Amino acid sequence: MELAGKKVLVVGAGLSGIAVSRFLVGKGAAAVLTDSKNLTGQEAALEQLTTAGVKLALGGYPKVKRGSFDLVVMSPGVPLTADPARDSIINGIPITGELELAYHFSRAPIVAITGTNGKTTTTNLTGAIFQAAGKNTLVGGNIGLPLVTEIERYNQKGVVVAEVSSFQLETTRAFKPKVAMVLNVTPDHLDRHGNMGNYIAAKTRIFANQEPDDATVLNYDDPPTAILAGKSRGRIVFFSRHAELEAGVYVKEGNIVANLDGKPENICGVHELGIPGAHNLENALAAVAAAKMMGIAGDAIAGALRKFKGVAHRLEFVTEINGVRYINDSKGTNPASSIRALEAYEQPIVLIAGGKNKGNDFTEFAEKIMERVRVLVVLGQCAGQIADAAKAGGFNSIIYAGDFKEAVFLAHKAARTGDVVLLSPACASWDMFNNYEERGELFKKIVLGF
Ligand code: UMA
Repeated sequence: MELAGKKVLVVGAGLSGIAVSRFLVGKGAAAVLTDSKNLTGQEAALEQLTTAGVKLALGGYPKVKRGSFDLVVMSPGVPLTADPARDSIINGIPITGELELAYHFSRAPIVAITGTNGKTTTTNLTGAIFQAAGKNTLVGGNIGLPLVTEIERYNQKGVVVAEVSSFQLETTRAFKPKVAMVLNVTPDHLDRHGNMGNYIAAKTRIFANQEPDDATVLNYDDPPTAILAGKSRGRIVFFSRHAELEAGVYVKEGNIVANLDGKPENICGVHELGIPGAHNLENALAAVAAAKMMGIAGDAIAGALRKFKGVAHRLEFVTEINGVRYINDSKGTNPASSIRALEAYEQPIVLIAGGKNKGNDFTEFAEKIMERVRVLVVLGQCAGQIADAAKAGGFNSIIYAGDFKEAVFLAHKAARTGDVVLLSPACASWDMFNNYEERGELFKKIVLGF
């Protein structure tokens, strides 16, 4: 991909857009970074960009006409219905994204991980396995580190472990990871993709260009994911926590077994995993499958599985106060993810939920609330929607909070010794915060101040 001398418009001045603009300038392109907002308060960072040679067009997009740009790079959070994308299509200007761009400059093989839930944990765990095996490993992508920032520092002997989202996959063309993983598919981001068909179609782009010497790792236990096997030309590697597979990665007599070449190998005991819950067992099985496909030895895999203790904002233990455990699951940004969080605890739960709904239905979430939750604290744009779903099922122990601080305070007040106070909103944070990390950090700060 030749970028020198090209006029490139980068849409969205967030993490992705800023990294892309710097990368483009480094390659000799003329980069214009645009954003629908003025980005007041970020003057210092913006000035650094200008100094680096990036042109800014903030508070609205420049008109994209034939000849005005050679390439348009969309940030993942900007829908392809936005004016610059629409006008590029009309004028025949190619559109791409950061993931595709990074792919063109990667010399290292890529292990790409998608799925509605578990991506971040699995990406970190897979990265930890490669690191334990002594490989020069880049862990990045949707996880928060745009790949273009670092990708050129890794050669054929290294490995790139990338969390990839449906938003990022939408703008891929040639992207072809050595190992592609789909962990599960449940409704999410339907406000952006329109329907499940489009959402799944975006996800399947992860293996769209794979060939038989690449591997597609799929969850055998999740029917919408398992069925994707018929769509990939890569070698299918299933993982399962329920079925003893003829080939794949599975659980037998309490042990994780990898059987990819007819020789079953015991990796380690399920009880030895450093991360709790059935969903984390699935994440571990997927990571084992990827590591085996990349030729990593069983003992290095086992060592990393025992050592890995999980990631921030995902069922993260914050503290215990008067016998009440406080758990930060701010990464629970859709109902399926928060259902998994509710299933992870035996104790009564005081749940803090609500935020910006991404087009999801809360009926199943409400059923799980009835099973596991003692008190529900709702907040944010869809507080009423969650409360209504819970009430429809006959659950009435609901407290409405005016803002986030109040929600945490009310949950703290409502908790009794032996309870778990769980922040797992089942919604995006975007109505109150820039991202789920900010929400989780504030939760921890408030709780640690009690
Ligand atoms: N913006 C516009 N027009 C729009 C929408 C947004 O100009 O129509 C501007 C905003 O004003 C803002 C910028 O775009 O200044 C934000 O861009 P972005 O939303 O793409 O966010 P980034 O900061 O660039 O972060 C993105 C990913 N964000 C999204 O996909 C929403 C990050 O994933 C990712 O870590 C980062 O790139 C680096 O790769 C976050 C995420 O929430 C974690 N991902 C979703 C998820 O996991 O569910 C997909």
